[in-house]
Amino acid sequence: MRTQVAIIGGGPSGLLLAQLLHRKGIDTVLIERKTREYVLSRIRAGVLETGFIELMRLAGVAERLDRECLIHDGTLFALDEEIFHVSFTQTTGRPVVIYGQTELTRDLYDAREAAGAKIFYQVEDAEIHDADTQKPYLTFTAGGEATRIDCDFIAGCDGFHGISRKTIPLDVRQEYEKVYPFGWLGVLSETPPIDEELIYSCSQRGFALCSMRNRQLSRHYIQCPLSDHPEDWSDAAFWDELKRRIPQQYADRLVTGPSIEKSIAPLRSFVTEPMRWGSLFLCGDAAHIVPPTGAKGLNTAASDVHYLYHALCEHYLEKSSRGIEEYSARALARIWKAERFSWWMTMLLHRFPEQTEFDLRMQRAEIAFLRENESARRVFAENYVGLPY
Ligand code: RFL
Ligand code: PHB
Repeated sequence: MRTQVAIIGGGPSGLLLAQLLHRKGIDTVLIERKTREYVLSRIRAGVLETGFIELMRLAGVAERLDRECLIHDGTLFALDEEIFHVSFTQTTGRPVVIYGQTELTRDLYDAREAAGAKIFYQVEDAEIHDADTQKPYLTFTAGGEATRIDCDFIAGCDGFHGISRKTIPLDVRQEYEKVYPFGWLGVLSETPPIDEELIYSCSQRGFALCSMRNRQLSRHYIQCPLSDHPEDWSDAAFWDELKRRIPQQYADRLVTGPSIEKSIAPLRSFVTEPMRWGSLFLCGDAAHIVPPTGAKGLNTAASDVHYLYHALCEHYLEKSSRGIEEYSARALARIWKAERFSWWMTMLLHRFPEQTEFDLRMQRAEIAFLRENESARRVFAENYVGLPY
């Protein structure tokens, strides 16, 4: 089998890239290790930058998103019993959009399947060959059959545990990593959100976040030790701890209910350089990870897709290799800024094991500065709504 762009990974990065290229008449084949149902069962991101929405519109898949999403003009910060609002729109003119990763992935799968896309599910033993040449190819097994795809380019959209990044030789690849000494215990529940907007809470007992997917579906998180397991946390224990980490007036009006999903995610900052090796491009979590505190994971994947989509269009439609040559540098320039913001927000709001009284005072002073200073709020808002592509 032959295609122009072979895409590894049927998460949001791979699907969005495939759909955008399809609209420009560029042929793709996508392979995914799991089933579509499995990919859709993973509960992940919920906050989208407007740049992501523009890409979804360009891909022709924003109809349901535009209809069902929630628009947030700002967010709330709590420091123990104090709470304050930071507006995004007042300083940047842009809001953020609430629409779950599950829903947008479903929209992308529906669009790809309606277009008769070539997607192989449940592939095994995928391998990348000759990525440093102009004749790369993929081999894998699907439905018990060994398959080979020859192509011009390979997009490695296969997440942090995929094969693409590891295909780049160690003497070419440089990795940067910071692992945080705690995780986030997340609970999804069919309950109304506590407020119109998100609440990021820094409390003596650790970080908490009140988020949502829609007006009937809430997503809450609490910082927890990495040694904890979701089974250790009954629903009652989770709600109890969450209430102790948010201001009393909000705890009093929290509507609790049975969890429909409960999981613990470790927190990590990670970047690999370069993001291109010959004909292989890394995209999304395959190249970088952020801690979820700044809601940047999915949004950085989208900016990679933007640069790679334009690079491939320039190659096929304008016969220019400039976008391809510059892909890695362009993508990384934005990634590092999102890494900085996510790291900053993580350091600002969590409790750390070795934290001294001095460190705690630094956190409190920085949060107070954010509350009081318009320039600080503007810097926060510009980063949160997303830096320009
Ligand atoms: P994904 O979504 O991981 O998709 C990669 C896909 O590649 C497949 N795959 C392979 N397919 C074929 N052959 C192979 N050898 C393969 N190896 C892997 C996988 O099955 C998978 O379907 O990466 P993508 O598309 O780059 O999208 C990135 C986003 O998913 C990610 O950045 C965010 O979800 C990160 N993230 C969050 N981001 C936020 O902005 N807010 C959040 O609240 C948030 N929560 C999360 C998260 C990531 C999590 N992970 C990865 C553990 C919570 C969790 C638990
Ligand atoms: C979420 O709704 O899952 C979410 C929102 C904001 C974050 C992280 C996760 O910073």
